Amino acid sequence: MPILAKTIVEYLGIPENYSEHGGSVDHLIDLVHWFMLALFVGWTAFFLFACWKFWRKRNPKASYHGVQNHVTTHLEVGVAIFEAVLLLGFAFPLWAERTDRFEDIQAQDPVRARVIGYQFGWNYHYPGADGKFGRIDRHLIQQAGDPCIDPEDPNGWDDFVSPILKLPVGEPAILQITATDVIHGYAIVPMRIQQDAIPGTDIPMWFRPLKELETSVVCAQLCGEGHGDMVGIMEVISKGAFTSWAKEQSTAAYARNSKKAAEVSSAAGENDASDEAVESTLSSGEKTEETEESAGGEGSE
Ligand SMILES: [Cu+2]
Repeated sequence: MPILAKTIVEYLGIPENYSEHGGSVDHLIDLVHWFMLALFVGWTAFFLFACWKFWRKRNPKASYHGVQNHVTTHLEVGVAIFEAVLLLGFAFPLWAERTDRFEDIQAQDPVRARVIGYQFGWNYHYPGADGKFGRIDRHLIQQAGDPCIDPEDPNGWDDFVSPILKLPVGEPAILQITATDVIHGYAIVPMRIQQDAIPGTDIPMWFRPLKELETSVVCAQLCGEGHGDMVGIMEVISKGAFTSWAKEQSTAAYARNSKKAAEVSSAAGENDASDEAVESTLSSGEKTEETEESAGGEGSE
């Protein structure tokens, strides 16, 4: 069966598997396709047999008795049993394994990234050196594909955004899939994973790449006129190379964002100071209390 399995998956043109769980996905694809092939051959043979057997020249007069045996019933029951075996014996256990292991994977300190789909591309938001994602506020969106990190949350200062997905080989990864405009479908075929990217939600999925490679990431959901060009890059690299890349990106992001935050807060400080100056000017008049109540706005009268 494994030899046959290989030929079917290869015959379908599915790229080689590079992930830990991908073998069982291929096995299921293989089983389903052999079953469909058997059904195709079986039903086609039955159809041709029926055409020949009930040809009008052979049966000028209709039979009022119909089929006298139960062969077709037995065949139908056989197909139903086989389908039940496929579902209960293969598909459900595979799905259960994917979901049951999620907690275990979370405990293994996986690499995390948020995947943001947009018309027409993918962005990756890494949590940076502290391992914590900054607060996400989707109202802060500036442009399509924006990860919407709240600049006021210090946890987000070392977060960095990359247009390429980089992951270390052999380490589990959890990707949280989302989108900023319409529904996309995030798919990495050599990793045998796919997940709809839905605006407003972060949906996690996990896998473990087993070999280094550079491959493409595609959109599996017709999402607009540029859908076909929505191809991204994924690089699975050595752990050392990944760590130094992530560190470099995170350090640069922290320097940039903390500086920006400092500028914003000092600008706010200046504003406060000028507000105070205005207030003190006004309070030298008669309306001291009212003006203080509406500090920051215009005078109440
Ligand atoms: Cu898309």
